[in-house]
Amino acid sequence: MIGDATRYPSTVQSPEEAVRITGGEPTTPPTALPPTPRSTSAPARVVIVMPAYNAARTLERTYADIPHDIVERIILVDDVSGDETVDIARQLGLDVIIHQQNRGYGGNQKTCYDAALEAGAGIVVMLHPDYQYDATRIPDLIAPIVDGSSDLMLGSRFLGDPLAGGMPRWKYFSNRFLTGLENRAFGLHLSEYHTGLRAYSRRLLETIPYHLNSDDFVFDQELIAQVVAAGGLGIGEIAVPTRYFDEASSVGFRRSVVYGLSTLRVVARFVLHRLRVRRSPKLTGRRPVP
Ligand SMILES: Nc1nc2c(ncn2[C@@H]2O[C@H](COP(=O)(O)OP(=O)(O)OP(=O)(O)O)[C@@H](O)[C@H]2O)c(=O)[nH]1
Ligand SMILES: [Mg+2]
Repeated sequence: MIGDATRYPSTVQSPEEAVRITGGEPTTPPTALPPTPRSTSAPARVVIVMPAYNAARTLERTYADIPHDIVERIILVDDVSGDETVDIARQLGLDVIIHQQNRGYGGNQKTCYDAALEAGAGIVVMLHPDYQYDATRIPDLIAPIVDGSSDLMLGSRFLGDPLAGGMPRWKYFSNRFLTGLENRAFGLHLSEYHTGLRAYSRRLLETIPYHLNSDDFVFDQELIAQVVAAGGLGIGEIAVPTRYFDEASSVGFRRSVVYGLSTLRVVARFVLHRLRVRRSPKLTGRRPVP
């Protein structure tokens, strides 16, 4: 199931592509961001964040695959798990942050990114702790951020064969439908938007107002819409294998329907914003750079 770099290619789309909209000119010009830092003498500080909820059965396996030689810190944010997630994370020596009450997947990620930036991360990798994503791919995932050609990298299951990896057919087709729609709206050519393995440059997280986003699963889609709206941030993807298995956490049908409808709303909001029909604070706001 775990592949090598030649079997799993990568592509990076330029910032120019990131602001192109199919069927019309963008109405919001790319924001003047400082240029992406190219190679610097000091290597970027890589911090892994894991938004965790009941991940006890898979955390050790996920941790074991992380390429520890290139990672400076691993932060796990626990969203009031009912199992031994926190104990296992501490045994593994992770930095553990515990929410006082359940805040949801998006709320969890807000804490993750705040903590990573505070820890001085140059690159932040978001990895689901349910062992569905191949952490050995992290060096290839972050390479375009390290060399300055990208700010957002996605580990895509759809550059491989998701059905062979056990993805349920209804998830496969809804993922493809939403991805096609998002590509048209955002003017991109990505193979999937719904992955749990992502990497961000520091300047992206400092630029994007992610605190305004939902605390639920649609957070991930809102963040990509913000990246496109901001302009000037490179987006790319590499292939990762698909892994569905019994112990993995997997969103059920009802929550998936809510997620799908919420994603449609993100797309609609983005299009209305771009057409200047209705401005969205989520797509215009900025976090102050510390
Ligand atoms: N904070 C928080 N995290 C959650 C919650 N549900 C799941 N998670 C975490 O978020 C990650 C993703 O959730 P999954 O249920 O695996 O959903 P998914 O990976 O997007 O969907 P699949 O591709 O079907 O697995 C998991 O690794 C969980 O640890 C939740 O209610 N709150
Ligand atoms: Mg999962």
